Amino acid sequence: MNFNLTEDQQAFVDVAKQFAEQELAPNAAQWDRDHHFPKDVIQKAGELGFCSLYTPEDDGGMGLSRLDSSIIFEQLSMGCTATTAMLTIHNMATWMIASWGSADAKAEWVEHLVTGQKLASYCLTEPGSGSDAAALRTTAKKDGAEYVLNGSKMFISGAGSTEVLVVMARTGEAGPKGISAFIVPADAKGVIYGKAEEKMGWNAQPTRLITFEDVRIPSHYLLGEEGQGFLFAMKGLDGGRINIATCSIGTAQQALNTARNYMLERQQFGKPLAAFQALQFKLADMATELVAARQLVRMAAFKLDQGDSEATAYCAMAKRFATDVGFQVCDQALQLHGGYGYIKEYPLERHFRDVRVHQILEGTNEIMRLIISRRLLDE
Ligand code: FAD
Ligand code: 2MC
Repeated sequence: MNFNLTEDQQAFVDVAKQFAEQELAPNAAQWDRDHHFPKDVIQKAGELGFCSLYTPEDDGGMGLSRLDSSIIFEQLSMGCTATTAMLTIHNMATWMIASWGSADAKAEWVEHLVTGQKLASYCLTEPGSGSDAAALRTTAKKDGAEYVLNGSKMFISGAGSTEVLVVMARTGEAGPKGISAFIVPADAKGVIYGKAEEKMGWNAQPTRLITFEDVRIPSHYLLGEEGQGFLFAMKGLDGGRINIATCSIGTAQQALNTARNYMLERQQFGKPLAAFQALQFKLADMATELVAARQLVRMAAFKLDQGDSEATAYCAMAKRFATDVGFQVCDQALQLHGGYGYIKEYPLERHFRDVRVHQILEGTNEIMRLIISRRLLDE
């Protein structure tokens, strides 16, 4: 077993690091302050392949493994957490369309999605169904060669600024088996967007309610077959959870690096903070937990790449552990900055606000425990 990065992986790191340092990090604070969604920068990321990292090469994507993708997303999230997180959601939705879209639908959408010229949102959550996703109530009724969608989707990342929506809707019975997945053009007649939610973090991308009022889409926009939508949604989220966990790791690494430098510079009681053993030990624990979280994320990504039957449970473990560790490390890095950590001139409070939501979305960490414990107890 070799835990070192391969030459290719190191090359991916170099490209992603350079992009993060040049295009993301210098602007992240401004985007957060202005609530600006940097679509042009995401499109630039697309030119480097970052919009389709694990979409197959046959579909115009990079065809990388989930492990390689995680290594790249980690570097990007060190530059801007919120922008990278949106990029990961776009990657997930693009992969779903490439994997299960009809030939006609793929011909229409995929080439624009892999380059990032068009962006995609993932629409599962509803006002009445968050954790209990299989209880969703948005309907899609077949009408000749079309489906007609009615209902609403809550907290949709990118909504109002993306071109494509991957929508899970009910075509049949109650429960997971009655759910199908669809491509919905974001500007279709009857798609109505709510106000941009005012959030604690993730301000560099909009989050909106979407309402569907008699939205008509051609029937070839169905992904796979009727009744497969919940399975597709969950398969998308296995990878999505690795990606979100990765965004926590990258952000926490950035916060740790900043705290380390600050400890060497800041003097109190006639010494640098780095001279106090209590703080040295705190830094040591932060680094140790972060390494453990990173290794678990990469192991889960590897299992997903291998098609391992335990992959879903490992993705849930990685998401739960890495987003908890990521939040704690950002909190401790803020604490190490004293009052300056609480001031917006420093990046610590933004890191803290941005990673907090990773414990909630793409399945709350309670739901991750549910998935893991079910797997343990079912055996
Ligand atoms: P609820 O399900 O109501 O849960 C409330 C609390 O109860 C939580 O702590 C939960 O863990 C706990 N709980 C619920 N059931 C159980 C149980 N069985 N056992 C133990 N505890 C339980 N969704 C999308 O589809 N697409 C997106 O792009 C998207 N982006 C988002 C962006 C942001 C900024 C936010 C905040 C959310 C986003 N979401 C998105 C929605 C997100 O996935 C949900 O908020 C999340 O899944 C939780 O659902 P809920 O908010 O309805 O909470
Ligand atoms: N891979 C493959 N199949 C899966 C699967 C997975 N990861 N997860 C579930 N399934 C299958 C499962 O095997 C079952 O099939 P079958 O009946 O043939 O055995 C079917 O799907 C139904 O699964 P469950 O019986 O486990 O369904 P249940 O309703 O009990 O619970 C739960 C599912 C709680 C795991 C799911 O609802 C869930 O993940 N909830 C959290 C919702 C969530 O993550 N939302 C995120 C929204 S996106 C977001 O936040 C963004 C920022 C983009």
